[in-house]
Amino acid sequence: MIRERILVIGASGQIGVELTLALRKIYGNNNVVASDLREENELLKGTGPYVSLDVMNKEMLHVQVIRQSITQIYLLAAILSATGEKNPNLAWNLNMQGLLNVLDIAREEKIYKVYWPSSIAVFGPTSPKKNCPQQTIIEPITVYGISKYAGEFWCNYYHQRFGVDVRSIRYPGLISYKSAPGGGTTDYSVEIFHDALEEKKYTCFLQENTYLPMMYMPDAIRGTIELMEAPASKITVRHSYNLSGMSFSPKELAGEIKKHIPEFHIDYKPDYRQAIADSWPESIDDSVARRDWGWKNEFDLPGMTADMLENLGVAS
Ligand code: NAD
Ligand code: AKB
Repeated sequence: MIRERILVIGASGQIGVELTLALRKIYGNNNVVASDLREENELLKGTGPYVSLDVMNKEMLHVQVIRQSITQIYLLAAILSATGEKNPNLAWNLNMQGLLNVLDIAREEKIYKVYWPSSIAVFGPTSPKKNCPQQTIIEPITVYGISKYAGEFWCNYYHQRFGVDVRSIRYPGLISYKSAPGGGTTDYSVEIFHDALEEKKYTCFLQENTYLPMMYMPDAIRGTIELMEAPASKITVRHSYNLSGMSFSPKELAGEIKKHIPEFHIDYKPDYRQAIADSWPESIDDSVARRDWGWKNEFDLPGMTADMLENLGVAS
């Protein structure tokens, strides 16, 4: 049996912190090496090894993979949709070159498994709005979406051509209380909780009826690990799996928060992120992931809202 040694790249980010902690529970603290360009996240400190690493520096990455006897890589370093529109070149370079560096090293060093997330941002205005299927018209209009779609093809290519066992999920917008989101269009769904608790009001950068696919972080972490632990024979999609959790608008989320904080008030001041949100589907069809490896979400809007508020410190 292989003794797993896992490298998480981008471990100080919104997903990285929780995924690293979850992987450490399964594989043992010392077998999961957290790495990031920025400093180690407070929640990771003292829970296992941390190395400072720039995924763009292929040589440094290669040295770490060999030195740490890495068998699996989770690549989470990326620039997300909203930040990407402010600096398209930077987003394209990091999102593409970071992935190619990891895939090349995985091929050379016979890394056992690679995880790389895609996003519902691959879909564009010509994709179906409701229950957007696994395979459909895909014409993204953001640099982030273009980089994710291209990345999906690279993952499939390295699997078909070189046998790299790379697996991927198109995450919806993720909602979490442990670590802050990093520059996405769906970030309002986390900010709103903090402002509701601290200010009892929130100004949303999306319009009230903007429905988007969303997921609570515990579902996303569980789904990621379930995909990575599924037998290779079950994986029929080597581009990236659609995954669905819930779909709601800012108005609906505010209404749910008001059930716990009646004085909470929301207003709306849409900015450049509205156009990004308008180009994405409202909901996702994830029947292929359900069929292939048994995916099933647990949290809905009321369940997620109650859990967020409880964990952020409000008795409901
Ligand atoms: P994040 O921005 O919170 O975290 C990314 C981390 O990568 C940061 O800690 C950052 O310091 C690090 N990083 C940036 N450049 C780096 C470099 N050159 N070398 C090493 N580390 C570097 O992002 P996240 O929300 O945790 O997203 C992780 C992945 O999941 C990304 O690929 C993102 O596209 C994808 N995703 C996220 C969501 C979401 O809602 N959070 C939804 C869909 C897909
Ligand atoms: C973003 O809004 O950019 C991310 C995503 C859906 O990929 N949360």
